[in-house]
Amino acid sequence: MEKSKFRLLVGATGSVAALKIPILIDSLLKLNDQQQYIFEIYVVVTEHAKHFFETSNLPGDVKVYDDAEEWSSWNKRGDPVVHIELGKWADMMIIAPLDANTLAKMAQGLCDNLLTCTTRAWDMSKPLLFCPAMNTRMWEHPLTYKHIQILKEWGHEEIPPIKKKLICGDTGVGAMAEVEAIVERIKSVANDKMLKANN
Ligand code: PCO
Repeated sequence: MEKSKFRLLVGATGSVAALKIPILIDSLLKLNDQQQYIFEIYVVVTEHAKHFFETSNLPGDVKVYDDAEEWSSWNKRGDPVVHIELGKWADMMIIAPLDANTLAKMAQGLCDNLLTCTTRAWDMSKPLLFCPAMNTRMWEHPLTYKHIQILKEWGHEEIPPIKKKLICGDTGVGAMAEVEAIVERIKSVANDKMLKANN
């Protein structure tokens, strides 16, 4: 029997932690052999996220959407609006990493690229998880806490950053949660959803 699919939209923004995207995707796809269902993965990137990893090196069945894709897909009435289609397609979204800029934009309702248009049009009945990653100085700014609270009030779930030596040499809180921890959380939310869907 063909396994059912869980459609996961992975968002990546312009924090250096975006360099972990290939390993995150790889770890998720490895689970497909071990579980009752399979993850189908699409990735939505901001322009700055693309600076940190090679989108063309991701497995072929992982579709990558960027701002150019949104604009080239729409020419006339009736053409798909990518940020709406992605939201309808997904069973869940994980934004890893979520940088300070996109966090602030989300909290204030700004939508000036494919990723923030997708989150602005998000169906709040579907899970959206986010993994903040930024320098400690940004993390400790009072706005960060406020913005995260706003997202949580909507029902989005934070996978909090951890303390470690950051890429710039500073040590402090702001590093993206470990990939294993992110995968575990995704798995648990997906399992719950799949269980509910089958009962
Ligand atoms: C740079 N910002 C950061 C924040 C995010 N950093 C991290 C980790 C990675 C390596 O383990 C890059 C994943 O340091 O999440 O470094 C500001 S100066």
